Amino acid sequence: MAPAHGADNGEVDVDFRLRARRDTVPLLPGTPSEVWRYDATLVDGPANTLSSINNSYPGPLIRLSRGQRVRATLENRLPEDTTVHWHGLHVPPDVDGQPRLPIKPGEDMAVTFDVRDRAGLYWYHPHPHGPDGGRVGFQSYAGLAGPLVIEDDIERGLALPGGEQELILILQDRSFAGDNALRYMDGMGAMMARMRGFFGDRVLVNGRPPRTRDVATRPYRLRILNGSNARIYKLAWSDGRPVTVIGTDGGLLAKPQRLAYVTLAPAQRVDVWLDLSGAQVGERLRLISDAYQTGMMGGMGAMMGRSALPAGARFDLLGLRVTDRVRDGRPLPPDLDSTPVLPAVTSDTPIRRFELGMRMMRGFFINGRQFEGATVADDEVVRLGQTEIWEFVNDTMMPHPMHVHGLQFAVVERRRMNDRRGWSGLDSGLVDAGLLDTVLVLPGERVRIALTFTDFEGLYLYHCHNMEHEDSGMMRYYRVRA
Ligand SMILES: [Cu+2]
Repeated sequence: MAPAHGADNGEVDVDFRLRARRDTVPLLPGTPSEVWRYDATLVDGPANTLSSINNSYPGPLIRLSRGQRVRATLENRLPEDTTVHWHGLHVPPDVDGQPRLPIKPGEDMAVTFDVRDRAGLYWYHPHPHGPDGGRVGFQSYAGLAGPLVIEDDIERGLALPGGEQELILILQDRSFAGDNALRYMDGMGAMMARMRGFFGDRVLVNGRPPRTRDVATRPYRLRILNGSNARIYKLAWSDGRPVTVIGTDGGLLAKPQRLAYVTLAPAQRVDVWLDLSGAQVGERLRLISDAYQTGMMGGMGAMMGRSALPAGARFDLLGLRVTDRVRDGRPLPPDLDSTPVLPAVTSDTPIRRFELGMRMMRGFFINGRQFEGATVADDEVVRLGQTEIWEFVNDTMMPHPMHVHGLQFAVVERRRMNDRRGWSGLDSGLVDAGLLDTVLVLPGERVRIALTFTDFEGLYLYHCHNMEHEDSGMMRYYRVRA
């Protein structure tokens, strides 16, 4: 009998088994690659709950509805401890996949939770951290990550493009040896990679090299997840048309926003509307990641001499080729989801400060501390039901995508405090609207977020989602206390 966590383990609306295991899948032409991956079996629930992605390593797309009670039985068939973290979901601490509750090799764990979150694209990935450091970077890199979509009535009412017109894109960078074996941090570059985070020498979309899709003259919905360990994407259209953003990490915006490009940090998601109604058959368009400046980091990468795709490089992510004329005049809804979601902030709202710092040869710190298991300092305890402002101050030469577990928050202020250390070209693509669970804090910036701790007492994590930073200790627990 597997240990059970979460809500009463009786009747559920959805019941599935999620298995983490080794496998061999074709990623590049030629020899298949050894990966670690999730696969899943539906025990009970709607038939469209699980669907596979691209016949590659990404975990199945899990499609849930707000209000459902879900049971997932997690099976560890790997040679080491793992966990499954439901990234972005408002679930109880013991369901959150935290490192203090590892699933041992050969063992199972059942988690039960209610789907309380708004419609949106979330995701799931491992979160193990042992005495020798974290294994999030390695396990995610080996293939353990998958998308999770929540639907609700508000979103259904908007009749957004679905089916073939809904494209889910998981962006990740990888490096390969000559025999197509995945290469993570090794050799000379390992120490540098732990400081900068891992940068692969090519990008994969849904576990395969970028490709061109045939599309029709109609609107499309692109739901994009940055599942990379450390890379920041600067999403833009090849013809310079604006990017129309309809949603972020925590679901739909109140109104669409048009931006020249979108900055997507590790773990973040963006929901994009693309209207091809006016296109001609034969027309082509590419989704790209455009170039930006990374200060000293670029130099550090070049110094190591093997940066086929350095941070800030420009490359293609997806090609679109219009092959069909279709009449589908569906307009972009001017109002999306205007349900008030932002925590109420007043001049009395307490501010909690987190200084992001670096010490040579020792890595990155939050308020001078690194991960110490479930240890929580006095200034890391918050009150149930309270709204706070957390301010992240980045005094390092690297960006840090800061993730808070167990909730969605709102960005209330972003301010440049000091020197940007040579980073430029990402600012105007930051989408600070709507709800987020991960916010990019660029070098020299102070970012304030508003968050409310509701429903669940206990331990949650907050950390940098550059997975190599997180694994080397840029992570802490906080406690919600009644
Ligand atoms: Cu970081």
